[in-house]
Amino acid sequence: MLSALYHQLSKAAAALIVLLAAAVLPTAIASAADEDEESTPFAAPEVKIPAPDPNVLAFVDARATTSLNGTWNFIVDPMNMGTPGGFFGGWATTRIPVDEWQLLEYNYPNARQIRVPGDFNTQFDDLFFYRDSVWYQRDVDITPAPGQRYHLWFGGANYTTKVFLNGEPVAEQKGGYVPFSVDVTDVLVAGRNDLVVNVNNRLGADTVPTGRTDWWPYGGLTRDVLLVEVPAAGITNAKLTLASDRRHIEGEVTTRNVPKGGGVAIKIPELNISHKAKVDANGVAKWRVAAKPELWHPNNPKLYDVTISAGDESVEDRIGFRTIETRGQTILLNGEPIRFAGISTHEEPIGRDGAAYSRADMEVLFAEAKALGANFVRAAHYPYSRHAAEVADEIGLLLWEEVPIYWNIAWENPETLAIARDQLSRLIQRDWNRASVVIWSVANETPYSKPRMAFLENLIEDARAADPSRLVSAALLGDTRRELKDVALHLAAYGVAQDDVPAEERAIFQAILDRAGSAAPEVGSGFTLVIDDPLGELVDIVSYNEYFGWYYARGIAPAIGVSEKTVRQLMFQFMHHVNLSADFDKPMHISEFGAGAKSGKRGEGVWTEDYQARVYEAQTAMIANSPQVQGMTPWILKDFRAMLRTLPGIQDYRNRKGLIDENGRRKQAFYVLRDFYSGPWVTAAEESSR
Ligand code: GCB
Repeated sequence: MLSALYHQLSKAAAALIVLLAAAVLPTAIASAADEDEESTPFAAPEVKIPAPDPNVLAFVDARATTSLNGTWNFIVDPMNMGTPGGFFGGWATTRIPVDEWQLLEYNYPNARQIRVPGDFNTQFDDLFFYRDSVWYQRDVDITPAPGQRYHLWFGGANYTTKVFLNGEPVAEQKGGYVPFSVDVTDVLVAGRNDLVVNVNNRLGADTVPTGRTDWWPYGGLTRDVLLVEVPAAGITNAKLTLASDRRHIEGEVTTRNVPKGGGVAIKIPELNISHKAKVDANGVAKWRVAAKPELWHPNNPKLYDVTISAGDESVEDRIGFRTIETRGQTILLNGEPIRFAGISTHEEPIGRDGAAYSRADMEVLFAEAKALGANFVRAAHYPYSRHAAEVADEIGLLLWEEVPIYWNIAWENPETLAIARDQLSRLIQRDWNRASVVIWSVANETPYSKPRMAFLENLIEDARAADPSRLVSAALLGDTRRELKDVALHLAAYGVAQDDVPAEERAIFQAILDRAGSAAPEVGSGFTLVIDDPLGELVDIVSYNEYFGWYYARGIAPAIGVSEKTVRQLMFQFMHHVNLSADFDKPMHISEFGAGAKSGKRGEGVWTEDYQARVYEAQTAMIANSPQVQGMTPWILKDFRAMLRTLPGIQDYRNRKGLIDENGRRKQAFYVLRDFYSGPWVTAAEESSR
């Protein structure tokens, strides 16, 4: 390992070698550097950093841990030159100067301080738009117990994270939002340990997601950091599932250093279960036991205390049991029809800017979903912290969890695929015991292409292999061009019949109908929109994002030469006669619809609460009119930060489609949706099974 070599050299010798190398071999050094840094002969040496363990270390809250949350030292490094062992990074990897003679350009004792967990963008005004490299440092004081193993565990860090412990590069993770850990026992020393973490939230064409998203790419150590102590022989993870017959609980326990034939015990005292199983040659124990648990349901979020023991370790969790499946166009929870009365969210707290990171943040956010009458949340567009599913389990909310494959990504790049698979795998391994989670979603609004199909097919297969007990979906796009053309034709029928439409616009509508000849529709004749994205074949639920009442008018009005006002007014009438359907005999879910509204702005026209409420009225009518639609998650519960949303005075870098604003104030549309969710659309599904 190159860095280890550096450590063995004296500081002076190492410096001399690099200065000579810089003079003699600039191109060799440059080629080893990051692409943006290739112009400097002083680039940091290329350091090979191991990937973290692909197996998620689960049950961290049930193990002996030292929290590394709190105040860390923090250096912003826009040139990304501070790798330990590099010219600027300082030969002394700790970067805490031994005395006033030592030249160190990265000096932690005088650095500013940052709170962990928490993104850096919202902790410092000057870093609000920052998307690049930063360094975190803190001391870890510990006396390692003999025979125990110590894992550094990160709940998630965005986006590329390089971890150095006592100068040793110990782990590099690409991809934000998912947990990763590394066994650092052999690098830890008794007493003070120096933990340095580089996090870089720069995104590009090959990252997952890419640099352009409609949410804030909050960077840094956004989630909990823990030092987890475990015995050498014990449990890495375990999965408990209610079998499809709902009469057995089955699962597997993954162990470490437990020899073949070693025992595993599963105890669920409230169900009188005390089961023993044996570990196979791979360290895995599979088991199945008769059980008749009270079933978890959003109206009855029953959880059981579970204890699993193997080797020298016992872990505990609270786990709910339920089944989820589809039959034809129906969704069945515990064998009974259910409709997903949902809402989409981003992982932002109410009343504070930044990424949510605590259990309390999630409790407040999800309580607002409950207050809406929702039984379901689409946790868009990336994995949230582990607290999200834990809270959903406790309060009774079904969850859609998603990986950030968003719009177009580098479908043909194998590294991009590897990152996407890693994120999905870590998310599933972390949350497969959460009864609330019923859907793994592999993508959002990805335009059709053959490489996209191959890429997503890989992920869908992965999800099914890792967890056959849940449904797989993806938020699809329709054929927008065809849709808008068909919709325009229908709007023309409404337009000609309406006196308050200006005469010249009526003439335009008439011309459209004349051109259509016998294909010209009549007012109220109904219109069926069919989703035929071939990805629908591979998923269990055909989910669809549509923006009737919002974006569509913007496309149609200029294309046909009438005002947006006219199109929007006609659209509200037309939407009552639309039937959303799919070319596949599967349930449909409207994964998004919505409209922007500035909190408190009343009156007519876009951005008003009144307009947003009208969109919700028309949308809910449309959905009630669409028998195949069994679920919906309008966009979105709360206004959220988005660099894409610049409109001064209205957006100011927030997407305004929230039903509540950033401080939790409810807009008019909140009440429209709450009424809908207390009505027959939700209850009819449940009653149909009685
Ligand atoms: C979408 C995207 C979502 C955006 C939303 C919008 O279709 O999936 O990420 O934020 O539209 O507001 O336009």
